[in-house]
Amino acid sequence: MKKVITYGTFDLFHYGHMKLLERARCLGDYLIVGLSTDEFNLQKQKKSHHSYEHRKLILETIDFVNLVIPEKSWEQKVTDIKKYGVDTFVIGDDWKGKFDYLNEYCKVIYLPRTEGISSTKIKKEISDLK
Ligand code: C2G
Repeated sequence: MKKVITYGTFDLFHYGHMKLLERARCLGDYLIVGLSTDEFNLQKQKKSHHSYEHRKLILETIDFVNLVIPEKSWEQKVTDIKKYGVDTFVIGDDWKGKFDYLNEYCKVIYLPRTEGISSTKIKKEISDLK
C-alpha cells in the first residue's frame, strides 16, 4: 500500500484544496492529511475562520482521505513519515523547495496550485460585499 501525506490548514474548504487532495490521493492508495491545529496556525501567522474540529470534520467526510492527523509543528513531518510508513509527501508548489529535506525519507512532490482561488480571496470578496 502506497501512502501519501500532505499538510495544510484547509480553511473555508474550496475547489483548490479539493484538487490538491485528489491529485495527492492519485499518487498512492492511502492519503493522510496533517491538518494544522488552531494553535499551529498562529505560528503560521494564520487565523482560520473554522476551528480545527470543523475543518477536520470536512476532511474526514471526503471518502478518499483515509486519515486526518493534527499538524502541531513544522518539525513533525519526519516523525509522521516514519510512523505511518509514508512513500510520498505532496504539497502545493507555493512551497516549492521548502521541504526538499524530506527526500531523505520519501518522495517529495510539489503540485501546481489551482489559480484564482484561496481562502484569503474568499474572505476578501465576502468583506467587499458589505
Ligand atoms: N492549494 C492549492 N491551490 C489553491 C490553494 C491551496 O493547491 N488555490 C494547496 C496548497 O498549496 C496546500 C493545500 O492546498 O498544499 C492546503 O493549502 P493551505 O490550507 O493554504 O495550506 P498552508 O497554509 O500552505 O499549509 O506544513 C505545511 C503547511 O501546513 C501548509
